[in-house]
Amino acid sequence: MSWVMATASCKKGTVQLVVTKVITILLLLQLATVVKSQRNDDYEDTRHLYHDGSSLEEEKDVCTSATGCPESAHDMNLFRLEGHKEGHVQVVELQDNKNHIIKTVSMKPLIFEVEDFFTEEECNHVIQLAEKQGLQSSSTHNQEQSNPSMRLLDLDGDQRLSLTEMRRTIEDGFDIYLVERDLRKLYTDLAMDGNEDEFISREEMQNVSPYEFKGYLDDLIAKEPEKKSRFSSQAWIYPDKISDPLIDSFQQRIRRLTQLPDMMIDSHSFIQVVRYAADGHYNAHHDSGDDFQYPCCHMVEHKRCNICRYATIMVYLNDVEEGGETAFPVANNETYDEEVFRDSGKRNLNHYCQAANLKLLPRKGTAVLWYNHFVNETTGWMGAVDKLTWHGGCPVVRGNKWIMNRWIAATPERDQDIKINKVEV
Ligand SMILES: [Ca+2]
Ligand SMILES: [Ca+2]
Repeated sequence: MSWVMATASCKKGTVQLVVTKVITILLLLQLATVVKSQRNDDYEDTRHLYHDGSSLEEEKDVCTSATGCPESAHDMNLFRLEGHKEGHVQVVELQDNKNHIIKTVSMKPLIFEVEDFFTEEECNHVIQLAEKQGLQSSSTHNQEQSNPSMRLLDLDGDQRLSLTEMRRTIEDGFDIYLVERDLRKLYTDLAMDGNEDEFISREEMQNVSPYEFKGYLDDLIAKEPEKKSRFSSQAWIYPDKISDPLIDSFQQRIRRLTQLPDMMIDSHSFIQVVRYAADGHYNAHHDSGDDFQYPCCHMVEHKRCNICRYATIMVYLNDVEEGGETAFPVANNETYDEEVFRDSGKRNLNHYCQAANLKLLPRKGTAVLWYNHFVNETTGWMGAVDKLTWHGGCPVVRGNKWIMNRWIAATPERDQDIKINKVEV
């Protein structure tokens, strides 16, 4: 590399120091030309929560479809509720003798709201269950954090980092979301930008050690935790491990709402309850991935895996005094381009929530359903991720926000899902 060669030609007295510095920096920074950003979708690392379904009893009744059941589970297709058009309303009996109104709030991506999915008492009950479990600070799975080296995202290959490139480098490497004024302060505090042109050249990177750089970011997060992609606390509830009539009823309501096979509702059925306090938020992310070169995480105990969640059901457990909307920044964005979206900085909902194309108000008891994946037309089973489902939580301005999340796990292969769930066919 020319940088190494140029540095190595320094006078003898400084060679050892320089070489040490070079090696250290190279460990942290792989400066080789253009590096494409790795997909890093702020997945909650819930792999440890999935199990292989082996404890489940064999399930014979796999079909709850109102439109008729196939003769064999192998003939099933993944059901997707019809949205018709924005504002469309359908009435479904999700509980015996109780009708619910399901409203289509978006077609791209397909999102439904169900008012009064939970009563006030039921919301309070779930919060109490979570408090009994104990809430812990949320963290997100970040592939880069397990890698000791950090990659500089010199996206245009001009051998220097623009403000946008530095911002994205820190986002992908540290899960920390800065705006330009934060970056300028970082440059000043660490005396990085010698010529003050707001670009960091290779030579200027030598002015700071990677340990200093990381230490600075660690200190920043200790003081301003809202600069992380997620700032909240959470608890987990396992329907198959507790005896609770409401949780049982919740499972039934999901069956009727989604009309998905029982095997998909009953397995991997843990519930996440999240509390966001003031400034609490969650940056835009996808709940699922479709990098199917890796197996789905709920199928394997393997580090490299793909979180596969066909659908998400989220329930608001309280009214928020101010803020805390659920944002879908690229809803209805016909010309959506992932790189453009990432470059725009609008994943950072702590700062850019109001720029989101769609925002849902948190209302106590309302459920929101969306499909993270399309249905593959050839297989009838789980297909590609619907990229327009980028979503997150806007900062809570006043009060607290409580939600519960439930994901429906699936894989791209119907027979694999049937096998792991030990369905009798
Ligand atoms: Ca560059
Ligand atoms: Ca500079």
